[in-house]
Amino acid sequence: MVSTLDGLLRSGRPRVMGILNVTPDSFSDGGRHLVVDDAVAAALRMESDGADILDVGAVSTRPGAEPVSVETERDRLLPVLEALGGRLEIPVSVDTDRACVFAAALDRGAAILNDVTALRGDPEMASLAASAGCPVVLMHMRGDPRTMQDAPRYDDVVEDLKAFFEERMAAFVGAGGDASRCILDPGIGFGKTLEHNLAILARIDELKALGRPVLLGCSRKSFLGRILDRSEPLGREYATAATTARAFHDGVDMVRVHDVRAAVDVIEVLAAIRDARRKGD
Ligand code: HH2
Repeated sequence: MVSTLDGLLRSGRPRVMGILNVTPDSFSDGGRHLVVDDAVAAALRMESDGADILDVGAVSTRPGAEPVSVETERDRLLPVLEALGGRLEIPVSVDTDRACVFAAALDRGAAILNDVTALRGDPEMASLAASAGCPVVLMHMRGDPRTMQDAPRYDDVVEDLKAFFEERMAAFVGAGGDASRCILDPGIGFGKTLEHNLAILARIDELKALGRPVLLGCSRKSFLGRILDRSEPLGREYATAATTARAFHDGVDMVRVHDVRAAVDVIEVLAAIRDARRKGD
């Protein structure tokens, strides 16, 4: 169990969270890891490519996605966690907003909660995460996946995010949690227009000023397709690499990506250049 974030974060460069979706319908990798052996192979490949964390999700949250039953989520997720048991050095986070699913995942070695509802999806989740003592990703989402892209509006998206994170961290503390375990994620693409996503990426420093680690999930998302006029998610890999480079520059603590090797390469090269400058100073 990763009980503090200290062992997880590395100052000066983002950690890489590899995405493993065990779903039939995720927007870019749906259906690729439904067979347990395929999911395990993908997880091991991400680890050997340099992932620092593996994020396993069993429900798609793409815009318009319909909810699935608890049984379906458990049936997709738990066999994969069981098959991974003891085979990975890196910690596993679980992308779920259901407390009973996360409780079962904890029993199977999960070490981090990635909750796209920031503990609002299930009244039991905050106290479970608090008592588990694990790091918790609090992601911002406006509405829910079915409705979130219906004309999202904010007065000032970054100010709204800051207020939201303060409120969700307070809720976690109120449930007995320790705010030092929270990782803040602006939820790129979750109830945001292209302009909102770009404003967030341009003003990451304001989120960093909250004093908590920041996670960014831009990988292959449709706002990149909007910029480039490219509908195919797999065609957005260079665009994703650009966001990883920007994340490095902005001191973002974690990037959540499908192509782990691409992100690791970007970060390694930028770190080498920065370190050369330091040595030369
Ligand atoms: N994005 C997705 C899912 N989970 N979790 C966090 N913390 N941040 C994100 O940006 C984020 C997330 C959506 O991407 P993906 O998992 O690839 O797709 P899908 O939801 O269709 O499975």
